[in-house]
Amino acid sequence: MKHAILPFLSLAALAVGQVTPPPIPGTPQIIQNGNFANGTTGWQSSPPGTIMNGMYCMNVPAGGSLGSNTSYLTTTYQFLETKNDVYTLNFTASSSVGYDILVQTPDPPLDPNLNMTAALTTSPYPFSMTFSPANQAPNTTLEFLLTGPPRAATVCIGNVSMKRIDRSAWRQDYGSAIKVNQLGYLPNGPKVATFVTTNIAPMNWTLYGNTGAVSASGRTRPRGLDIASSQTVATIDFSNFTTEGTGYTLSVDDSTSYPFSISSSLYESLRADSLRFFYQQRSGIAIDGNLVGSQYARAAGHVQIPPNQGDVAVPCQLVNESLIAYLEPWTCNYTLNVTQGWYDAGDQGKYVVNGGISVAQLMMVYERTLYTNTNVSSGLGDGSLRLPERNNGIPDILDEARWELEFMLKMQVPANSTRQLFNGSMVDMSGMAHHKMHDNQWTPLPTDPSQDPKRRELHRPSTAATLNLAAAAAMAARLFPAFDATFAARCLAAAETAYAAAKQNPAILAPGTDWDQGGGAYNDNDVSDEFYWAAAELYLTTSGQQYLDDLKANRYATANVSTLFSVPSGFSWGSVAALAQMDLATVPSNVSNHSAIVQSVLTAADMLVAVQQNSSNGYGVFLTTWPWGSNSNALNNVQVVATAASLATNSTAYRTAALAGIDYVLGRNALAQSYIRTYGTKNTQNVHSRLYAHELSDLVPQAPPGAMSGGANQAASDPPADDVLQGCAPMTCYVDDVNSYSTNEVAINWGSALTWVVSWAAGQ
Ligand SMILES: *[C@@H]1O[C@H](CO)[C@@H](O)[C@H](O)[C@H]1NC(C)=O
Ligand SMILES: *[C@@H]1O[C@H](CO)[C@@H](O)[C@H](O)[C@H]1NC(C)=O
Ligand SMILES: *[C@@H]1O[C@H](CO)[C@@H](O)[C@H](O)[C@H]1NC(C)=O
Ligand SMILES: *[C@@H]1O[C@H](CO)[C@@H](O)[C@H](O)[C@H]1NC(C)=O
Ligand SMILES: *[C@@H]1O[C@H](CO)[C@@H](O)[C@H](O)[C@H]1NC(C)=O
Ligand SMILES: *[C@@H]1O[C@H](CO)[C@@H](O)[C@H](O)[C@H]1NC(C)=O
Ligand SMILES: *[C@@H]1O[C@H](CO)[C@@H](O)[C@H](O)[C@H]1NC(C)=O
Ligand SMILES: *[C@@H]1O[C@H](CO)[C@@H](O)[C@H](O)[C@H]1NC(C)=O
Ligand SMILES: *[C@@H]1O[C@H](CO)[C@@H](O)[C@H](O)[C@H]1NC(C)=O
Ligand SMILES: *[C@@H]1O[C@H](CO)[C@@H](O)[C@H](O)[C@H]1NC(C)=O
Ligand SMILES: *[C@@H]1O[C@H](CO)[C@@H](O)[C@H](O)[C@H]1NC(C)=O
Ligand SMILES: CC(=O)N[C@H]1CO[C@H](CO)[C@@H](O)[C@@H]1O
Ligand SMILES: [Ca+2]
Ligand SMILES: [Ca+2]
Repeated sequence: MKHAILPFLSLAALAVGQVTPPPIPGTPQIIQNGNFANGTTGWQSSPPGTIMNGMYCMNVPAGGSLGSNTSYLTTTYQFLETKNDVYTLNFTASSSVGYDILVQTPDPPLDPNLNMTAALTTSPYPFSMTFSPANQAPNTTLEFLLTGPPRAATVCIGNVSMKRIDRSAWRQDYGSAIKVNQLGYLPNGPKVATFVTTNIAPMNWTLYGNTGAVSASGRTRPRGLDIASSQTVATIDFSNFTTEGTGYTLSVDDSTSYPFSISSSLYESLRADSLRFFYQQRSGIAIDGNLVGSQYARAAGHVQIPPNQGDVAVPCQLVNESLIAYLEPWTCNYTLNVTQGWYDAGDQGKYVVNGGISVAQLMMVYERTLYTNTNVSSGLGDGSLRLPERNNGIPDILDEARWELEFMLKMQVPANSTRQLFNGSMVDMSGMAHHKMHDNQWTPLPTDPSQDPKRRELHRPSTAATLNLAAAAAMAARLFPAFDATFAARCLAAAETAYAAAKQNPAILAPGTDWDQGGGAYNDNDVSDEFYWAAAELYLTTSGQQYLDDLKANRYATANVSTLFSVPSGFSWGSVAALAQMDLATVPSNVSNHSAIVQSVLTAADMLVAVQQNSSNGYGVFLTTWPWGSNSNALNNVQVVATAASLATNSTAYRTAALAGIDYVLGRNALAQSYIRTYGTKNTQNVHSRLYAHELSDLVPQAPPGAMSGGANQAASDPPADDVLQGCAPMTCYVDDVNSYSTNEVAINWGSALTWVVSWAAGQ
C-alpha cells in the first residue's frame, strides 16, 4: 500500500463509513447525464448495462482483481482536471454482492488524480469523495473499475455528480486596521505601525500595556494613498517608547492592533526556528522528533528504500521526457548518488541553482560573525540549534549548510564522462553541475518523502547551476578549513573544476520549457551575474589572479548600482550579483577597487531607503512590485541595507531602515498578515507543502515555527488565486490556502533570506 495515497484512503474510509464530508455548493456540473435521465448517453460500459430506477445497472461476472478493467463504467467524453484544485465526486451505488470497486480519473502515462476505493453494499449508498489533482489532466474521464466480485453481481450506479470547489463565499481577511509587527519591536529600534483610515487629519493613538494601562500616546501621521495596497493610511511612530514588555496593543478610535512585545531578545527564537525549517527540509536523513517534536518525525526521504526509486543511483531523464524539455533527446549514461540536500520548497525536488543562493545566505550569516563584532556562539554556534550535529565541534549553522553542499557536490558531472547532447552537438560536460533532479511527475499533497514512488531524474547540466556550485563551494572552502580541512579541500577542487567547466560551456542555459513534469524550470537567460558571483567567491577564497581578471572583465563590474543589486525588486536566485558585491565589500581581500565596491553597497542601500520613505509607501517595505515569493525579495533588500549599516559611518540610519523593513513580513502589511508560522496572532496557517498539507489531511502537521510563506504575488495564478484574487491590489494578492502555490509556498531561498535577516536583527 502506497502511503502516497494515504490521504485518499482516509477519505475513502470516510466514504464507506456513515459520514459524508461537508457539502460543497455550486460550480458547474462536470459529469454529463449523471442521473441517466437521458439513458446511456455519455456513458459506456463492459458488460453493457441498462437503466433501472434511474441507475445504470450491469451484470458483472465473478473474479478478477481490484483495478483491472474487464468490467467498467466510464464516461465517453473527456474533461479537464486542474492541478492543485479541489473536486468532489458524488455517486450512489449498490451491488447484489458486497465488494470493493476502484473509482479513477485516469490520465496515462501519469498516475490517476482520483484513485479511491468504494465498498459496495446491497442497499444503495451515497458516496462522496473529495480529491486534489497532483497533475494537470486536460482530457481525463471518470471510470468505475468494477472487476472483482466474488460471485456474479448486479452493480447499479446513479446520481453521478462532480464539481470543482466553490470559493464564491471567500472574502479577503484584512485583519486589524492597525498593522503592527506582531512579533514586536526592539527597545532600541524603530517602532512604527500603519493605520488604515480614510481620515486625512492626524488622530490620537494610544499604546496600552498588557495590564490595560496607558503606556504612551501621540498623533498619527496621515500618509495618503499607499499605492501597493490601494489603502489610505497613516503611520504611528512610538520609537521613543522603550520599556520592555509583552501584550502591548495600539489603539486609534475603535480600532485595536494585535498584541506585540517590546523585547531586546525579540528575534532570538525566530533565528533558531528559521534554521529549523532547513533541518526539516533535509533529504536523506530521518528527522528526529526528539529535536523538533514528534509530529515532525519522519523516516529518511529518498534513500532508495521502496517505494522510493531515488536518490542513490539517479539516472538522467529518459529521452521521451527530455525531448519535451529541450526539444532534443538529451540523456546521459551514468547514474549519480545525489542523496542529502534540502527539498526545495513544497515539492521534493532538489535544484542546484536555488540551492546555491540558499546555502550561500546561510554561510554569509556565519561569515558575517568573523568580520563584525558578533559572536557566532550566540545563537548559531555549536550546540545552539536543534540539529543532529549539535556538539560536534562545528558551528551548527555550518553543519546545516554542509548538508546542502554535500548534495551540490554530488550533482557535478564526473570527470571524463561521455559527451552529452546540446543544440545538436555532443559536448564534454565533465565538471558541470546538473541543473536539478526531481520526480518525473508531481506527487499529491501530502506526500511523505520516504513514500514517494516516482522515478527521480537528473536534468541537463547548466552553466548557471555549475556557477552556483562554484560560488557556494568556494565559500565553503574558506569557511570550513578550521573545522574540516579535507572537506574544505574537496569544496575548493569542485569549485575550481566547476568554474573551468562553466568557462568551457558558458551558455548551456536551462530552458523555460523544462517545467511541470514534476518540477519547476528555474530558467535564467543571463548567467553573467552567476559568472561574476563565482569569480568573486573564488577570488576571495584563493586570491587567484585569473578570478580577479575575470571579475573585472565581467559586465557587472561596470554595471550601475540598480542593476548590480536588482533595485528595487531585490536580488534573487536568478540575479545574484548582489551576493558577490556584498561579499567583496565585507570579506577582507586585496581587491583594488574595494572602496568603490563598498560605495556601491551604500548607494544601493540609499536607493532602498528612498523606496522605503517614498510618500506612496505607507508600510515602509523595500518593494515597489510584488513578484512570486515577494517576502524574500523584501528581506533580501533588508540584507543589503543591513550590510550597509556595517560599512557606513552613518550606520544608525541604515540600521533603523533595515529593522523597520523586517516589520512587513511579520504583519505590518495591508493584510495584517504575519507570513511566518506561529509568529504573530494572524499568522499563515496553510502553506503549500507536501510535508505540511494539514489543510488536506489530518495525518500531517502544519508547517513548523519559523517557516515563511512566499507571500503576496501581483501575478498570482493557481486554482485558489484564480478564483479569489481577481483584481487584487499587489500587496493584497495573497490567499492562505494549501493549494495556492503562487502565494503560499515555502522555499529554501525564502527561508535563507529570513535566516540572514533575523540573525542580523537578533544581534541588534
Ligand atoms: C455531494 O453531496 C452533498 C451532500 O448531499 C452535497 O451537499 C454536495 O453539493 C454534492 N456535491 C456534488 C459535487 O454534487
Ligand atoms: C440525449 O441524448 C441524445 C443522444 O443520445 C442527444 O441528442 C440529446 O441532445 C440528449 N438530450 C439531453 C437533454 O441531454
Ligand atoms: C484496459 O486496460 C488495458 C491495459 O491497462 C488498456 O490497454 C485498455 O485501454 C483499458 N481499456 C479500457 C476500456 O479502459
Ligand atoms: C490505486 O489504488 C489501488 C487500490 O488502493 C492501488 O492498488 C493502486 O496502487 C493505486 N494506483 C496508484 C497509481 O496509486
Ligand atoms: C438521485 O437524487 C435525487 C434527488 O436528490 C433523488 O430524488 C433520487 O432518488 C436519487 N436517485 C438515486 C438512484 O439515488
Ligand atoms: C487628542 O489628544 C489631545 C491631547 O492629549 C486631547 O486634548 C484631545 O482632546 C484628543 N482628541 C480626541 C479626539 O480625543
Ligand atoms: C522622540 O524623542 C525626541 C527627543 O525627545 C524627539 O525629538 C522626537 O520628536 C521624538 N519622536 C517621536 C516620533 O515622538
Ligand atoms: C558511456 O558511454 C561510453 C561511450 O559509449 C562508454 O565508453 C562508457 O563505458 C559508458 N559508461 C557507462 C557507465 O555505461
Ligand atoms: C550515497 O551517498 C550516501 C551519503 O553520502 C552514502 O551514505 C551512501 O553510502 C551512498 N550510496 C552509494 C551506493 O554510493
Ligand atoms: C581523465 O582523463 C585524464 C586524461 O585524459 C586522466 O589523466 C585522468 O586521470 C582522468 N580522470 C579520471 C577521474 O578518470
Ligand atoms: C548616509 O550618509 C551619506 C553621506 O552623507 C548620505 O548620502 C546617505 O543618504 C546617508 N544614508 C542614510 C540612509 O541616511
Ligand atoms: C485528444 C483530446 O481529446 N485532446 C484534447 C485535450 O484537451 C485539449 C484542451 O482542452 C483539447 O484542445 C484537445 O483537443
Ligand atoms: Ca555542530
Ligand atoms: Ca542570472
